[in-house]
Amino acid sequence: MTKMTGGQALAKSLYREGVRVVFGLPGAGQYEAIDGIYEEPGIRYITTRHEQATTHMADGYARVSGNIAAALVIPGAGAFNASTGMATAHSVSSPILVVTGKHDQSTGDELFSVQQITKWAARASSPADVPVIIHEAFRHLKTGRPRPVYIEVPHEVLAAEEEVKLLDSEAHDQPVGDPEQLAQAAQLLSEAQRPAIWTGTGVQRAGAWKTLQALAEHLQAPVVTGRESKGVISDRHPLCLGMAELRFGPLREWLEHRDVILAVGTSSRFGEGNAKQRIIRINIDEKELEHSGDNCLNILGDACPTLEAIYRIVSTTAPARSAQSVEEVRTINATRFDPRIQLQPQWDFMQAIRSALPDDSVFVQGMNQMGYYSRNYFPVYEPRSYLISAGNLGVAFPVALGAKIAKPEKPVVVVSGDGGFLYNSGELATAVQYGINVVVIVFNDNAYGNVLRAQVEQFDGHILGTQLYNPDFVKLAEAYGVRGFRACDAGQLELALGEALAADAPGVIEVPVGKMDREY
Ligand SMILES: Cc1ncc(C[n+]2csc(CCOP(=O)(O)OP(=O)(O)O)c2C)c(N)n1
Ligand SMILES: [Mg+2]
Repeated sequence: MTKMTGGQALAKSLYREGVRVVFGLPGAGQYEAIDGIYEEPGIRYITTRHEQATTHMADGYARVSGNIAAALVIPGAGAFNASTGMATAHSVSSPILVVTGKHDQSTGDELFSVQQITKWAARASSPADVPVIIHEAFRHLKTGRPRPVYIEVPHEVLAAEEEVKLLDSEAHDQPVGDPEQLAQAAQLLSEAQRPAIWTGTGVQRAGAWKTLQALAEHLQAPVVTGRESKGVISDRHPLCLGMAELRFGPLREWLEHRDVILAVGTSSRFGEGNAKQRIIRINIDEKELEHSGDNCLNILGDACPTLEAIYRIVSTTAPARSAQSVEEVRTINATRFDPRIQLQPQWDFMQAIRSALPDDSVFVQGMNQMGYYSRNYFPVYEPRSYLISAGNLGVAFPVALGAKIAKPEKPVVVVSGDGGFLYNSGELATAVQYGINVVVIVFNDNAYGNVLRAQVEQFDGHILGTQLYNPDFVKLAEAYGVRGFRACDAGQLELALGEALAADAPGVIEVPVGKMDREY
């Protein structure tokens, strides 16, 4: 036991639990915590220009690396500002730790109300309590469905000094499905005539892509992905059918004719209740398995050990199948991705971005027309390299900054709109200050284009609140000391992106665009 302040106990506990980066915006009531981090050389502290970015950055960091970073913000407004990042991380099952003080409006034992966007929240009551609370926080972060965890350490706790026993981090086993159900699943899959695999975010979070691919190949089961699970199987793999876009008729019909679908780590309920299909659902979250149809075999377990167990049985009891499904996959993909029938200029822009990026690059999708388009038409070749915005405009740039901090060796690119980028464009200063070399492509239509299109198409052209006045994005970048580019067509975009990546510095590429049609 050593005598220390609550602030020191916090920094030392975070380090012991594996935290190497804290994203923060300092302020009153937290000086002792910041000072604890100052004394802890193993933790990098990154200041943002708005608390929103602290949680988005921790989220991006976790999604590409599987590691946990912390966000440290002041209570009250700081925590409210950080809550968008918590909500986003909650939607995409991303584990982040948010630390704040005691919220001004909380009375007695009540915590600032974060239940909807966290899996666990607690308050430390003394310096000696800090390691215990942080240790428990990490148990929640590392077991079950990953989601944000929220801790309050009041100022009097951070400032007080007492004997503190620090704790070591612990390894946790993840649950494997019930053995009888695993055997049943293996049998269903081995006997299936037309199997398919439907993957969700759980495959990314559990790091289960290798086994998934081995199982798909053994069974010759084609694979569809969700939005956030793009890349768990390469879009070049002969069994990959891309994102499960059910509005694309041939893919939906093909899926409807599968006799067995293995649905892993997904909240999709496709096929549920369809008596002609058996659905095997693997999920770590009990709630996702509730209320399912009679045709479902629900297995509660982590995607990684559960798929491994199923693969072990299947590969030892049933022979590997021949490449019987590859032709079907090729036919569906050839129709879907036929260059002659694609929307323009979206297709050419997307191709340009893909050509300029090395395979292992991280692509962060904004809530803009090109971002939506990328879900179907940006091919992804590696796991954990395509990150979505989970419906929240403005999150793409700070999520990308966090991703780049976790994986500095990988190119990281953001596809944003003009509307979305201005939410957090102030973080260009953070990018320059810390050398976070993210490249942002801003497709600029001077509009909240998605919404404007709906006003034109569905509301008789009643345009209101969707036309935007914008800064000159090239000059905006330059004002921060960031290189700005303007690319007016796909060829120029490919060149500019290549140049921006080669510079290994933050970059902004503005692409002026007009009205765009939407397919899905
Ligand atoms: C936090 C939040 N606010 C509002 C929206 C609604 N919304 C979705 S897309 C969009 C327009 C985005 O504009 P821009 O980034 O310029 O992309 P564009 O649609 O023009 O391609 C809006 C306002 C949202 N998804 N999230
Ligand atoms: Mg726009």
